[in-house]
Amino acid sequence: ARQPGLTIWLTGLSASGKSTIATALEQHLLHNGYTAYRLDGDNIRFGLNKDLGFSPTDRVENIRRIGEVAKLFADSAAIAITSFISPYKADRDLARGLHDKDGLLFVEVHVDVPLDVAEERDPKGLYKKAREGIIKDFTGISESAPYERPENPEVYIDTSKSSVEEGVAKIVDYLVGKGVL
Ligand code: GGZ
Repeated sequence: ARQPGLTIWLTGLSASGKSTIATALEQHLLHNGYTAYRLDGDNIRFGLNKDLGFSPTDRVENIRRIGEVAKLFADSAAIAITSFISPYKADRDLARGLHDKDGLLFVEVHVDVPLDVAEERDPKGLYKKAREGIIKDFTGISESAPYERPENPEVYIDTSKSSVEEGVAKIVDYLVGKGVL
């Protein structure tokens, strides 16, 4: 089959498991001969977006740029996988609109987890620091940093109930059902 160009947009809280699923999904796609590329904090927030922090306006600009970059990857017939909290519905919709306009598929994946489970995982100790007030504007904890849940994501995964492999399979099944894989 011809390689499709599309964007798989993961959204969810810190420590929800976005990066883990994104990495496993990328591996799966690469092993099956697709060109997939993952955009995440490590290659975006330390490069293109190193001028941006976590204020509401910086997050809007972060997601705007990521939406544009993902669209360029999709336009090149690659599979872009983005892994950012992307907490605002309007910004995710903006990214979707960029893809729609150019006839490129956009698959929103809500990587959900109950807040208390994310807080218990706390792999980097960020939730603890947010509770102590050392980190301000922390998503899900601070009044100033809400997470707006997707209303109609193409794929929904609750990582407190399913394994990484099950999460990846859900996304792959969706893409197979759409005829893109
Ligand atoms: C949320 C923060 C914050 C604040 C630093 N709020 O779990 P992590 O560490 O590895 O992933 C989080 C990442 C969030 O960056 P994004 O670019 O995905 O955010 S957004 O889409 O909202 O622009 C977290 C870390 O950065 N981090 N400070 N205040 N997450």
